[in-house]
Amino acid sequence: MKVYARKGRLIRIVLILCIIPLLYLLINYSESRKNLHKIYNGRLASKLIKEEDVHLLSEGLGNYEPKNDEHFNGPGEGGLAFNTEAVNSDDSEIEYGMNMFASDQISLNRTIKDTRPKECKRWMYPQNLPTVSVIIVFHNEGFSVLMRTVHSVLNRSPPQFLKEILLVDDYSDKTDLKEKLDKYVERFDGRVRVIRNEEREGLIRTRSRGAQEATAEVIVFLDAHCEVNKNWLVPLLTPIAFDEKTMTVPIIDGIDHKTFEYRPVYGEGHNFRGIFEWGLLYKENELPKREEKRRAHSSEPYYSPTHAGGLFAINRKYFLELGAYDAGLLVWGGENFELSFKIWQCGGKIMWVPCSRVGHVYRGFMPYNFGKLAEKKKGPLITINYKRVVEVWMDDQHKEYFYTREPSARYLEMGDISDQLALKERLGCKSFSWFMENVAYDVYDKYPQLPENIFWGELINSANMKCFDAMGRQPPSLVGLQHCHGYGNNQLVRLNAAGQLGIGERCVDADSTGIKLVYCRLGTVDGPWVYKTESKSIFHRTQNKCIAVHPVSSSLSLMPCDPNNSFQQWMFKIVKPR
Ligand code: UD2
Ligand code: MN
Repeated sequence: MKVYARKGRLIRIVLILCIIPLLYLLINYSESRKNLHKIYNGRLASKLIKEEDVHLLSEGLGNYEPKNDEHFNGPGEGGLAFNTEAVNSDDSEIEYGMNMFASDQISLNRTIKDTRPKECKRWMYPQNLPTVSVIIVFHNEGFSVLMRTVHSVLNRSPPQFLKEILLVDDYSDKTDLKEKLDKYVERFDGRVRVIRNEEREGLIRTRSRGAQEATAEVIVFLDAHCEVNKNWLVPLLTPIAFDEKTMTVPIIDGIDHKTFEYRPVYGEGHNFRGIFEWGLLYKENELPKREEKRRAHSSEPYYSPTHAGGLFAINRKYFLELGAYDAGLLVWGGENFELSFKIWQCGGKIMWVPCSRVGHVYRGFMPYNFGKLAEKKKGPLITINYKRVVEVWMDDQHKEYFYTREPSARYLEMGDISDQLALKERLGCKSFSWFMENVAYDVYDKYPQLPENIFWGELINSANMKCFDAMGRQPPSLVGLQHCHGYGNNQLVRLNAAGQLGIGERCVDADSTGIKLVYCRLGTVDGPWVYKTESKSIFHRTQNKCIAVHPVSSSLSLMPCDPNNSFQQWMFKIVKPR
């Protein structure tokens, strides 16, 4: 009896031990199903689901299936390169900065590669998302490239969110473009609207105008030569639906300007974010550990200090509350920093979204000029824009780094910034130091604080009165000696307190082949150079030699120092904008 009773208890214990986990699994399973639906239907957080649950994502919000995405086997299908041997790029590359012959042969509805990380197919997104106006500003763009942008947006965006596409023509002067466009958009029954500037405004003001004219809750800006990828829109809208002060940025893939090949920008699993060096050149940096760790999944949106400029989504009202772009910025450049600093410092956020991919044609060169807008301006427009941004958003310490890196900017006329300062005051924005410590903390690793310049300007040789010149070449390359032109740029040389000799963002170094332009070692600001005022020589500390000009060939090299040789004597002459 006793034995049986014990046996019975044992069986009961074993049964209970088995049933409890089973019950637990069952309850959990149905709970997770319920949660799936709860999240899916409401405005709750987007969620990464299990591989086997992917089928639960109903049409659309996880993996919106593109319309018209048939494979025609035509040129460029699947995002492949247009056969360049058959390419007659004629003069279009000069006119448009890209091969219009190739573009004209490729379907406006062509398929492209799905370049999203694999995980992206498992994200669930809310169904209630804000509506969107896609704003595309353009100046003299090629028709088929512009239209492929429009078609890709129409084909690959869930129609319930896409309210309109707004094409803002920044005073294009190609007449056939105007007629062709007006005729073509009729087929879209008002979903695609064209508005036109009365005069050339530049892309920055034209975008602000687009934002004014848009009618949806969220505006998405695209350049006029893009192709959006699979399910690009929903992942961009989701963070904005949760927090209206979040601006979202897709990952920008490359489309080749000659062959229109669509290429992923980074390898799977690699995340980058936007930063800057102290001359305000835009850079991208692998996601720092601190930000990587903040998230559970590599394909989740992440914080970024800034963005490349062209492609992003933002709540329209919020963008206008921020004053849109500073209307004092001219034509092109720097507006990405203005908006980024403003957003972060005044209580918003910028997130890059790995599951949203958009291709962009990087042109070989800029095919347009800045027109009347550039007249009467002294100095480069882009640097004038940078100066405005720096003067409004940076504090004294960081302003100094900018002027150290771009010393002639001190003399630029940037116009009135009092409205911008008032806006900053009104919105109660935080300091630039706060931004550097809390958001852009990875900038210093690559671009440390800059020591002051001891000397800067044109570096003129006393014997032949010619100037040091970076020659517009990519490093590593030889530094040349040219007629002094007085505009700075490639002839603007800086020697800082730590012995670094720089031209623009590059550094000067010496080896047996001569005096060279090299990439500055990331994370360092020092160098081997000393300017000796008495002998006017540029002395290399470790090699114990001086920079000399060859009397016949004018080439530069290191020679044993000779204080009486005028081919080794140099003067720095400050360059002011003109
Ligand atoms: C990048 C950005 C671009 C912009 C620019 C700096 C990306 C992919 N591109 O240069 O969007 O932020 O940096 O300002 O991030 N356009 C006009 N009026 C003009 C000049 C240009 O409407 O006076 C249009 C142009 O047709 C194009 C857009 O503005 O649709 C951007 O110009 P871009 O493509 O020449 O600039 P990009 O890509 O070199
Ligand atoms: Mn562009």
